[in-house]
Amino acid sequence: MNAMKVVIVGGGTMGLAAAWALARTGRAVTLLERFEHVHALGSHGGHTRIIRHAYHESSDYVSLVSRADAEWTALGARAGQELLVRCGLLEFGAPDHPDFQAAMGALVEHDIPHELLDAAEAGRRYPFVIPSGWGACLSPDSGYLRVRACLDALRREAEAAGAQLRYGARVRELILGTDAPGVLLEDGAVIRGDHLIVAAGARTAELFPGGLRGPGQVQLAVYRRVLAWALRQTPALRDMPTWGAFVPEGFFYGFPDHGVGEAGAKLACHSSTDPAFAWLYEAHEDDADQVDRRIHARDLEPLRAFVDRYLPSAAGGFAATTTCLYTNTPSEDFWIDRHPEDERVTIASGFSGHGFKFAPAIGLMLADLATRGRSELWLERFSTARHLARV
Ligand code: PYC
Repeated sequence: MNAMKVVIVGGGTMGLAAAWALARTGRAVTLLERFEHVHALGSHGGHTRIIRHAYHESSDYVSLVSRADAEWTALGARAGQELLVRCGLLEFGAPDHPDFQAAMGALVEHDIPHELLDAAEAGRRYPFVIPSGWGACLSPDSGYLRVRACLDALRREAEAAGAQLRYGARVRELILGTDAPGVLLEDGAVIRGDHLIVAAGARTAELFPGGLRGPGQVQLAVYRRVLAWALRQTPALRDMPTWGAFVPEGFFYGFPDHGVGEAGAKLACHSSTDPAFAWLYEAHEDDADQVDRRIHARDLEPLRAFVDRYLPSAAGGFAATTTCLYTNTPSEDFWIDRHPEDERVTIASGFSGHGFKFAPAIGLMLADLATRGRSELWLERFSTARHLARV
């Protein structure tokens, strides 16, 4: 019997993880990526990504992150490399901040190892200035993922299991409603499979005739985010944990200066409700290729303000900066479901800037959805219906 053939559109983090999971179960996989393996034009900007276990977004995500942690750890052991660096995660915020409260609640609910610190103790141990009365918490098993090493390891195993990974292959449009779903490539070639997975990140909407933003369709918004590496290099910035700060200006996060990819401690603003930073939500969904990749003074304002107030050891300018793209759903929950008009097509998009850590679990979920139509890893909050109900 011929193996089920799955065509994957998009070879970024999630497409690659799906290829990895499917090829390892004997499916014939063709992955089509318009750029190269690991590039700076998608969602996995920078060289490190947080892995945190006490999910403030919703406690539903905690079992998914645990599964991803187990898969990253096993993949690293097979690769003979440390993919997940458990340098700990420090989170801090005002005790009445709802996201900080949610993270602290998830730690207790899921029995995740942690140590509560008051602001003064956190300030003694780490280079943060945390306002008196705020809380802090160290989760020693969290930390960061080494992006390049993670993606290389997924690729090696996918290819060893027979996945055909085609780079520089740009899909012009999806072909639906025919005997076998397929894609039309820019060079005119047509590739069909038994199932299509669309994991095209910021370029998802443009692949659907008529787009995905009309009435009754899930609204995806593409946002530009800027990452920066502090110019100053000090032992305190090297020895600190990965961190997440729930401050009145927004949710900021960063990494110790371990010299992964670039020298310097990396930091960024993930989200903000501060009207002064409303421009963080200027959407670019009409053409992800037109997003401005230059860095302007305005981009660094939230980061400068953050370091001046909360992380003064990192003040004094940035050695490097870059951009990445977020593809957000309105709720910032992932969108993973069958295409509304063709159940032989699975959409995996809307990772809303917090998906990387989950990649192997998402890959396994997508493999289940493509081959069995259901997955024990899938959450109702990822469904098209749930996203439409929110709009
Ligand atoms: O998961 O905390 C996170 C995160 C922040 C920015 C990107 N991912």
